[in-house]
Amino acid sequence: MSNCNNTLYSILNSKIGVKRDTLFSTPLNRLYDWTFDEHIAEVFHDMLQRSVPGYSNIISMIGMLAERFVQPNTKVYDLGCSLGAATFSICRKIRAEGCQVVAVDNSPAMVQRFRRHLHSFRLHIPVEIIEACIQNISIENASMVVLNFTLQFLTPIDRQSLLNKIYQGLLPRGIIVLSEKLHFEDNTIGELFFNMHDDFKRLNGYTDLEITQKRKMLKNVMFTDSIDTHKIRLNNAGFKHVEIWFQYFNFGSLLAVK
Ligand code: GEK
Repeated sequence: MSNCNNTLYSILNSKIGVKRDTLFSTPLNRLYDWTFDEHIAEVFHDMLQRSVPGYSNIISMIGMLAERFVQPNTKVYDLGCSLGAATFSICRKIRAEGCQVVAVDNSPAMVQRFRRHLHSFRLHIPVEIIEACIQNISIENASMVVLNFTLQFLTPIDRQSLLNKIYQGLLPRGIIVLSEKLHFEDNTIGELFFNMHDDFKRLNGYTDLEITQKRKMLKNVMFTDSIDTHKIRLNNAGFKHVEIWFQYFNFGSLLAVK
């Protein structure tokens, strides 16, 4: 698994870029709310690898799930695609004929950057990159939908209707992969994972100032749910088979099969 991860990652690093994230290393006069602008997009790939425990494993395993679940002549949706890491992993692994990936993000900076480097991926699967809010696109003829750390940026009251729409657009045996930063009702566990996540970021070279400034900026734009809340929403949408397949501290990924 680490070999396959390494290959995928060396390609992603060379195509998407490895500019180091130092955006918050000096004190900022004003801590504005987090936006996925050009500055973030430029260092995004490095930022996610150094901030999200298990990110590279999840990206790699999304490809493995695509190999297993993507059906011939269907669509795969990568919702909140950012620079296209999940799209790339999926396209490398799809074996079914006649498929298409639809990658959606509402950040112009992300979409622009993704479009710029898409051709260098040399993919054999057609990829359509759409700049739009994921609430405003239609999902149809889908065998796989990926929400890799995106749902957490949607207002909580809008989350159920998005999952309902995804369920409706999926074919039988279609899947959703839902990765999120997680909230824990048990305070002891919540605090432990919170602190271990900070340790993880420090180990990856972030200072306490960087960690604190970023946390404050995300406070009003990212809202986490518990594993149970995610499971209940997926069940309410109609999914009968729901399970968490990956967890690393307060980050995890759920899989639901229609
Ligand atoms: C990856 N999946 O590398 N509509 C469309 N896009 C949105 C919306 C929305 N309503 N809200 C947020 N986004 C990626 C990582 S990052 C996760 C996903 C993170 C987009 C936003 O612009 C950003 O690109 C992405 O969702 C979230 O596998 O930064 O923690």
